[in-house]
Amino acid sequence: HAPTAFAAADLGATSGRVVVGRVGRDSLELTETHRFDNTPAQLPDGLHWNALGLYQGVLDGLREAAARWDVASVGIDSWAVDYGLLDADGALIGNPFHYRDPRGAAAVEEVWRRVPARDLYRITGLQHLPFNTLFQLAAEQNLDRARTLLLIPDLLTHWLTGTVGTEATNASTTGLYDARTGNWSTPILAALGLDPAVLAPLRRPGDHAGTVLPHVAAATGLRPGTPLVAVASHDTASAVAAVPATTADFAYISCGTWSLVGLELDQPVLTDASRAANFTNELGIDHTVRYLRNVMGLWLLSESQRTWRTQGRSHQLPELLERAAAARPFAALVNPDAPEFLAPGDLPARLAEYCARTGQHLPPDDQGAVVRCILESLALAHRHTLRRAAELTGRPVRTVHLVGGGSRNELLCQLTADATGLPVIAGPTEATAIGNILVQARAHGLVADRRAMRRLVARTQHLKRYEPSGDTRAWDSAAARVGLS
Ligand code: LFR
Repeated sequence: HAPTAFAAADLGATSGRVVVGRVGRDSLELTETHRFDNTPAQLPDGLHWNALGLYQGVLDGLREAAARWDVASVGIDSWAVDYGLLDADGALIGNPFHYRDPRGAAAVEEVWRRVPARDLYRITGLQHLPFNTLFQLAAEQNLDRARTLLLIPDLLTHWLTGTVGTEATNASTTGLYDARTGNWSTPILAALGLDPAVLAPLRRPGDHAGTVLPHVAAATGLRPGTPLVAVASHDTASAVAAVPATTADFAYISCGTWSLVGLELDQPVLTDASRAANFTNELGIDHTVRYLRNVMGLWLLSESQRTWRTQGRSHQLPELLERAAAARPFAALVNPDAPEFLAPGDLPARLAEYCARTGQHLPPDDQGAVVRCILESLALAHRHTLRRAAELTGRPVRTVHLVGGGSRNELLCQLTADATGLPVIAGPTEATAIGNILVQARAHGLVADRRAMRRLVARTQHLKRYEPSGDTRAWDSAAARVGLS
């Protein structure tokens, strides 16, 4: 059998890409056909995504894909939480807001007055993040005019096919989805005064999501009638689906702009202890639960690089990592999840302020020291989160799979192995696109089930194993210094 080609459009917070995966009975080959920047824009009313630019980038990538392969289907995934609103004519109202815009945070108290945080957690199992969709909606100015709310991947699917739906793994990040029933939560919608009719019907990963519109087929060269498949449209859900685990006692870190650190479970954990630890129960493929926490992630590094670039300083990653490797260990440490690191802007300065406030010294223009501080602090947060996950679920962890762009960062992988005292298996880098592609391949009948998907990834993709150094004492005291024991 010749392999079948599937196209994945995978949109991340800093770049988007279209990847074609050719899947055979025992093979998986990937080609990135197009990569484009995703640059948010600060407008007078807030921080926005360039939704039309993303759509254009997807079309460009699909055109490249169709020029080289007979594409069997297309799937779209992106970051979670954010949405566009359509009016009665089906037109997009305004530009979607970026989750790093502060408007959600300003509405949190108001939402909690209507539905106490404890009740929200019992229903949704969702970690508290100030940008969760329900908080953004409480600050939304355009709801009166809105007929339909579509999360970012669903918005692009709508533009490609004309169909309307909400894919469930991403719905589980909105704060409006009931983790127990697997449906929109009527009580939460009622308490927040949201019209249930604006929420589109749910789709599950593997569902048919329409076929490309004629003008899309003409613009891309895709065969008329090419289907869109609802994949795990939350990028993290796709990444977890592609974790190359071959045993049950694994944890994962999906490491990119964010580090999503946790376990795969069969049932949500909705206890008060879990809420206090702010673990989330987001939905994975096959009704699995992604029991994890958001750790601030390599955003700290990419935003520092952006700052240095605007200051005309060197900002190339290999050079920065070399300096970090040579810098003094444990000189300065932060809790990467401090809320002050969330917004865009001069991050080295904010890290230095944090350090000054906590009696440490971090010169913001010592790039080696800043990057070392970021990577060691992330390793500490990885360790802390994995230990909490194991405690809260009673499940032992023997292997850590680190997937996503961060798996290329050798220093971070080694520090994570050292801090956790566990072997780290790094890769694949393109886990999200692979998860997207394999859900399509499964819908096509080419892969049997989740375990077969993971075995295929493990057999075909480049992975690298990092052994822990064995000396965790230094990490124990470092963790205590930043309250991450
Ligand atoms: C990762 C991610 C996280 C989500 C954050 C914001 O790309 O999707 O899972 O919490 O972005 O949407």
